[in-house]
Amino acid sequence: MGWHEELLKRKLDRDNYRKLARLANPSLYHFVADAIKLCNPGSVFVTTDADEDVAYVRRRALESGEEKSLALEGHTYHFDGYHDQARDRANTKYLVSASMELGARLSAIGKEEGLKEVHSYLQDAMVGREMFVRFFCLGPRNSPFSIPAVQLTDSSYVAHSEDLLYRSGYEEFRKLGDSPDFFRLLHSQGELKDDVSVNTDKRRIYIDLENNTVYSTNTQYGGNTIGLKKLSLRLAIRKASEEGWLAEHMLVMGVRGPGGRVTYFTGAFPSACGKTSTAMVPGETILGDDIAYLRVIDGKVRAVNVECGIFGIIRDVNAQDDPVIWEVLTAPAEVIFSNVLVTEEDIPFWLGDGREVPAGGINHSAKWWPGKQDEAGNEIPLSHRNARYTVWLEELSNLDPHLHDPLGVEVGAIVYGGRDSDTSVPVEQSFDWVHGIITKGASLESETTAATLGKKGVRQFSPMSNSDFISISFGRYVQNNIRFAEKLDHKPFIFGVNYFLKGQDGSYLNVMEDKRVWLKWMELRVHGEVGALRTPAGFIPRYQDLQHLFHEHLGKEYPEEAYVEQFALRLDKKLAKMLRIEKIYRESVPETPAVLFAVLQAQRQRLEALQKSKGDWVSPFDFPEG
Ligand code: SPV
Ligand code: MN
Repeated sequence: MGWHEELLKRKLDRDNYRKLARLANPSLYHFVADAIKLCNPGSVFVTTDADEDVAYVRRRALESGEEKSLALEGHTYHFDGYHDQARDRANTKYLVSASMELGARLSAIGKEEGLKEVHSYLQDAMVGREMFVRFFCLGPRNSPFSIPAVQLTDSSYVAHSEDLLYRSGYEEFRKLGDSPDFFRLLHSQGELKDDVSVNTDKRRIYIDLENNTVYSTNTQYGGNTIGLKKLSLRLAIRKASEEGWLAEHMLVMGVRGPGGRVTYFTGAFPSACGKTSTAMVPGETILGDDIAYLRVIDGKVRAVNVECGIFGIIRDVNAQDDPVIWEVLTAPAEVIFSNVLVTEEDIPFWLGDGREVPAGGINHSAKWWPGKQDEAGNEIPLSHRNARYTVWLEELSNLDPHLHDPLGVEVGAIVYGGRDSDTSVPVEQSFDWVHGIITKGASLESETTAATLGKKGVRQFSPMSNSDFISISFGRYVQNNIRFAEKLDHKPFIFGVNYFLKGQDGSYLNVMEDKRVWLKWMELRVHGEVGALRTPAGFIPRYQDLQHLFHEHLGKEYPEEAYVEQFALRLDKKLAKMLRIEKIYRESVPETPAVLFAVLQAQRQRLEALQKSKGDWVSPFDFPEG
């Protein structure tokens, strides 16, 4: 027996040692033993798929004080520190060795230096604490999509959240045998005061791509700590690149067409840009709202949800706009609320919930009252803009029956959407796969939101809405996307959507529910059942079709002036955007495929020619049926 096993035997009690030993996986023993040696926990709890193990984690979350009970049964709440409310881009880095070339757009640190630093923060970080060892399966179990992953954390809140968000995978590890092919995630909250991480200056999320391992410390916010989420997505993108499939920041949903037909869509939107609310659109069915794996199986693109729960933004969830999730959040169920306001009666409130603002309570800033300011003099809202809820998808009445299907669903359409106040039309279809990947996915820009730390509303390049998670060179990533379905007979249709277009007076041109119409139009396009107008940048809807769809699905009039303002081509803006994108790829994206420049330049020339004849603004009625 090597020192790893000896240490495990010494540190784990009999029951927990047995649970680990049953997996008979030397790489797993090494990972767990190394982490125990480094973090030095007081005890270790190994979680199998058994209900009683999971129940123990849930109980510990309450006993440790990381979660507290709310009035409704099954509801708990958790706070992250005041300065720990979103993903920390600046301190999330890839550990690179001399042989790796990631390109300038990825944030990296030398492996030796980075490991030394993060190890120094993790050293003895769990003294007197319990380490949870949890096994999960990314994607459905027993599936070509499955990836086993092990999480070590001293946070029962993290371990509990993962239980709601991922399929447990102890049995998947049993099947894995002694293979080292699994993801490894190590997290410690670091030093705590009043239950929150205090050393946020030492917050680090370091990703070792060569060993499929992520280290995260001095943070609690889910996006930095729930290892199966964005930390594993970064590992999965690299694995996918090596194996010829795609790991994407995408929702998966079923959209109903005439006669009860269901067409499956995946959709990539940057954080806080309508991805969850699209997946939840009333009348359709949800498979997932955040991360999808896509593979070609039998000549068709198929997708699965990597997760089985939602870590959703709670802001603006109200009875009117999000009836399905509202129902779950206001009835007894297992729900974790994070960074909301909690009143003395243990009722949670959040921004935009449609209820009267309570007189006070506690939130991520401790005791709160309306008008309270932080030390910088900024007013503290009643809940953080990135406050979240965590639930099982199974709680939702609109869950799609194929969530756990090992082969996933066949993808009919892929939608790319960003937060764009002045350039793109609300919905547009690309000419073909390559045109769509390049002009919709790879050209995506979005204005920043509360989902990451830092300034909001700044336009950023975000290819496939995945830029925060791309772990290979951006050029190779785009190339992988192009190649993925290029040669298939049945390629998904590719669309761009923009829910955030504003008019001359600065107000939004669409309301939230309008996206239902865009989805219905796209579904009909996939089946060739509705016409379109051909612009130099893609196909856009005809007025009469939208008028009909608005009436049929929303019971609303759709005035011609609204259509013209929404679907006019804003050529000056569009051309400026294309130049920005070309410049980014030319100057800072090594390995960009030549076809990207060819497609962008051809489109730019078509738009410039149009601008010469018609000026900066072209009405949709000027375009021919195509
Ligand atoms: C996102 O920010 O894209 C999320 C939440 O889905 S997080 O877990 O922070 O990534
Ligand atoms: Mn996300």
